[in-house]
Amino acid sequence: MEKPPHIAIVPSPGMGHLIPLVEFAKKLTAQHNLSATFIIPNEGPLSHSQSEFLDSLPNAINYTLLPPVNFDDLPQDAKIETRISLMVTRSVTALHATISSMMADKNVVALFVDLFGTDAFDVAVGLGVPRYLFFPAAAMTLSLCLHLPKLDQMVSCEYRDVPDPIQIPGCIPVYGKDLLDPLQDRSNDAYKWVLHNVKRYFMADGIVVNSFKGLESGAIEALQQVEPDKPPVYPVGPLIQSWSVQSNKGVNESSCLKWLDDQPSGSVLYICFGSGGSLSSEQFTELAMGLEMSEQRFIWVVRKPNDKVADATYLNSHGDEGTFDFLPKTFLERTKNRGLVVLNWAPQAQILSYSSTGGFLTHCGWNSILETIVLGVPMIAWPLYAEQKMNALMLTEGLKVAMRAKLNESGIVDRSEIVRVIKALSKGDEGKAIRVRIKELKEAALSALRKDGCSTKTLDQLVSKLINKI
Ligand code: UPG
Repeated sequence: MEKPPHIAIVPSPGMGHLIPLVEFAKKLTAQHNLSATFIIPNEGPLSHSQSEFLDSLPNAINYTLLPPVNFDDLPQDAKIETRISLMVTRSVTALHATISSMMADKNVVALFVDLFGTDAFDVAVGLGVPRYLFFPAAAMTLSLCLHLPKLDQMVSCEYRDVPDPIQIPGCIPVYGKDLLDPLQDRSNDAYKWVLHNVKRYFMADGIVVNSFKGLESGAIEALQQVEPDKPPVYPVGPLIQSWSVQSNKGVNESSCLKWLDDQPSGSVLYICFGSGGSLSSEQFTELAMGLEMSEQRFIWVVRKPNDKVADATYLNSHGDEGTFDFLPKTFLERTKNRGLVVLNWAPQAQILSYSSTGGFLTHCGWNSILETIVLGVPMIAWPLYAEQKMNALMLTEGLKVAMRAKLNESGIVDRSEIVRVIKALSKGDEGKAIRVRIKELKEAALSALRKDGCSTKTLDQLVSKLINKI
């Protein structure tokens, strides 16, 4: 008798990729009787939030850590895309050993990797296992990635110096300066790694994208146009973090939710820059002062400021240890009647689901955007790194469900702009229009996930392809 189907998943270890891949695996295991193993490349021990998250996986999903890779030879300033790609590349031998021993007692029907993990495809080819890409960001970003090998040929200068906006198939035009961070310096290794990976996307037997037609119809239509050598694209979103797997069930969770219970409906602005976003010291102080001046109720997830890079803690989001020393003096005291400050990590999806939450100031990570859409919360867009500027454009100029916090000439969102944008979202006409539109998108999201919804049907098609290995 044939053994039940099993899938091997190779994520990059950051929470922004782990969370949607786990949600995807949960759908496959709970609704379609598959089982799954996460095989995780890493450069050392996982963070508190990562470990806690992985330890709470349901029975049908296991995980195993590969031996840590050594990065002693990498320059100090190697970018995150280089580190994540190399983590997979340097783990290929260990990955091969892990999957081949898994195949001795499991019917491995597919290997899934995420956006920087395509070197693992070689293992799948060697072992005769079908290979898939799980793309945890927007269909717009995927469309850019599949178009990038052509752009790389067509454009000889830096993309930011191209005078006209760049046309990404099926999407709103985007100026070069707003494209992904690693595309901003073509001589940096990070660009080379992105190009290396996106060229290999064409080796996939299929690409799963965490989006849905009601949100990104143009990009999805373009992605699904049949072209030679282009893998089929499966939009199965929105897959968002479910409450039961919230990673931090400690102090932060209970204090946030208890506090929210006592606030009036729609009155609280939630502020969070994803699993690893940090602000510079100057920007951090401006945000604190702006929040105070706005007299807005808020929950703010804070991290120690970092003057060098915005993605400082991406690969090692902390737990709730540490102190608030870096907040302006007496800020906590001055705002205690209307604000809650949380260190490093909060139960975001739950906070967004509370009726007292009326807005979200977000760094525009794709998971945060999907959670916000499913839970119908209007946004203030404050992109920091990766593809977040593109997402912010989509939210403000395309979908019109967010206001944009604008930078001054020194590249800072100053306190008066913070007050302006908060007041405009909660009280102005634009804020009102945004609230109407986000509710419409919420409906579209819920409809995509219904039994006969487009994302559910697409997932069914994918599963039958996986099970039958076609
Ligand atoms: N989260 C929490 N609590 C926190 C902070 C984050 O639960 O205090 C969760 C949040 O709910 C979400 C995830 O962590 O599920 C964060 O994901 P996302 O909003 O996508 O941000 P990043 O972690 O920054 O995600 C990375 C990239 C981002 C990209 C995304 C998907 O930075 O730009 O869109 O991966 O590829």
